[in-house]
Amino acid sequence: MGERKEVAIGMVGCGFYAQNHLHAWSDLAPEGALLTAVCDRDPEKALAAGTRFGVPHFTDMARMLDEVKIDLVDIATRMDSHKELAQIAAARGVGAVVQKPLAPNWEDCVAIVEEAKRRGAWLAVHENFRFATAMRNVKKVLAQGTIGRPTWARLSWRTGFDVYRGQPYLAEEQRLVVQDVGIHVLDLARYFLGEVEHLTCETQKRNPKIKAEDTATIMMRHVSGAVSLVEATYAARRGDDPFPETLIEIEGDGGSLIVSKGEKMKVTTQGLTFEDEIGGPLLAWTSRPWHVSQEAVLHTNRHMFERFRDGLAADTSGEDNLKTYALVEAAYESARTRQAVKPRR
Ligand code: NAD
Ligand code: 89V
Repeated sequence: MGERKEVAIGMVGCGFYAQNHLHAWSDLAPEGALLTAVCDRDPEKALAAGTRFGVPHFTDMARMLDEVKIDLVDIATRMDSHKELAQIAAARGVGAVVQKPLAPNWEDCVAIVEEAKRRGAWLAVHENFRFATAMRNVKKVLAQGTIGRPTWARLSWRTGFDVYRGQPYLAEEQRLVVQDVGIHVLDLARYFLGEVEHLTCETQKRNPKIKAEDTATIMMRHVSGAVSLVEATYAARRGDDPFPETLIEIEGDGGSLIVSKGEKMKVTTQGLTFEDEIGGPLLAWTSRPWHVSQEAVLHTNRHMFERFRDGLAADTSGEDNLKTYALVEAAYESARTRQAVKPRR
């Protein structure tokens, strides 16, 4: 048995969603991912996180890196600070996982990825929808060829859940539903159906109290020839709200796969239909309805820790995530021009 290699983790940003990152790192300690320090520019949040998880706390990331040996920083601040923080890590040769969206615009995303490459620093994006247990199970069925070659899909993220309560800044964003949650569903579309040839997008702002679009309907032609429909809205007014689940329909040349609310999957193949519940369990620190997203954080963090430890790129490396972000930019361009758009790269 080789020597177990431990990785010292520094958590940067201890706000709303970072609590899930902190609990996940705490769960991963027995595997060698050691939460070693926390940082938040808000002294009260830094103190609260440091006290709760028993590690030193800082209000400045550079100072934390100067004073504590950190191998990998997990940056869960909001996107306006990602470029500065990622570049501080890269300059020190410290690995970084950065929450989505990597940056507020394409140019800054590319700058972050290129600076990490120039410095030889490990970089990944915490894009966790594809790490959720239910999504891993969908991928398993597709990889086994159970429904043949996927040719059509609908990935639907439709909610009326009050996302603004936990994340009030969303009401002020200049670009909202495509950049905040569409980015997750577009990444799933790539994960299940491969790269995209071109897309068209219609956006709507249906809530008068917010600044940007809260509804997007995106149609994509994949390089494989498959066609997918990606939908995202915070303005659904339906009973039985599936928040934060992505509902899925995938049709192949040998069958179909449907994921409905409650992470229930129905697979039809060779004229037979099989059903199963494909989600992950509740954890000590997760609670409905966020549990779907929260358990994805645990699997994402484990993936990032293992790939960094083993000197391998993450599946959602900075380079890879540029392909998802290119779909975000293409969607906004299509909505603006009313034209089909080929994503960059
Ligand atoms: P938040 O505002 O609640 O927390 C951000 C924290 O970062 C704040 O406490 C702030 O003080 C701190 N901060 C800001 N700049 C800093 C700096 N330079 N150094 C240190 N600390 C700094 O935001 P949130 O809702 O937790 O969102 C954080 C990120 O997580 C966003 O990018 C958001 O898109 C993402 N997010 C992802 C998911 C998901 O993965 N499914 C869900 C929700 C939010
Ligand atoms: O998951 C996220 O990125 C959150 C959302 C409100 C979509 O759950 O921002």
